[in-house]
Amino acid sequence: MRGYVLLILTFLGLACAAPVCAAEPLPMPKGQVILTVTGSVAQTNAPGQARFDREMIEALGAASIRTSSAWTDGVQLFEGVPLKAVLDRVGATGTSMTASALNEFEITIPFEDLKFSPLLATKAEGRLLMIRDKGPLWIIYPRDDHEELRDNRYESRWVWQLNRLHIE
Ligand SMILES: Nc1nc2c(c(=O)[nH]1)N[C@H]1C(S)=C(S)[C@@H](COP(=O)(O)O)O[C@H]1N2
Ligand SMILES: [Mo]
Repeated sequence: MRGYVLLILTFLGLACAAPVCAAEPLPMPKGQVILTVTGSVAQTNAPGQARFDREMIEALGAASIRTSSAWTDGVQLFEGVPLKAVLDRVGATGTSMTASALNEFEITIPFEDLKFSPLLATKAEGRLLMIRDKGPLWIIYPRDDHEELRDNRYESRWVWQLNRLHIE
């Protein structure tokens, strides 16, 4: 009998080593929702949706990228959270995401791009990104560090005014 209990506890222990199981339930956003994640996600806080306010996004861990871009003069410091941190937090499983913006721009980003550690930037040069300066969330790639990123295919994935991710 004790053996079975041990076996079950061991099994649960192993199963819960998976990030999805270990994750705390997603809290409810208190402020304005700036990002909604849908599709193949394990964690939700509204029917079929994982909704984030700024505070929830910032709680996912800080990251930064210093890079030039097609939109800015010279190199800028972009700060925010790793795109991967958002996907991990909601237990996203799949091969790609459709990223959509306030202006209804939409593009597919393959999970392979996570190898470049793209950023969900909330700040540029220490200032919060407002809608008028391509915020509140802007996907940033470290294009100065990788020759292959200096290409139109990737440039189009720098979604500014990002507000939705659909995982597929
Ligand atoms: N929100 C938003 N992000 C966007 C776009 C857009 O229209 N809206 N265009 C994409 C494309 S197709 C490219 S090539 C780059 C550069 O767009 P731009 O030259 O119009 O600034 O931004 C990408 N991010
Ligand atoms: Mo484009």
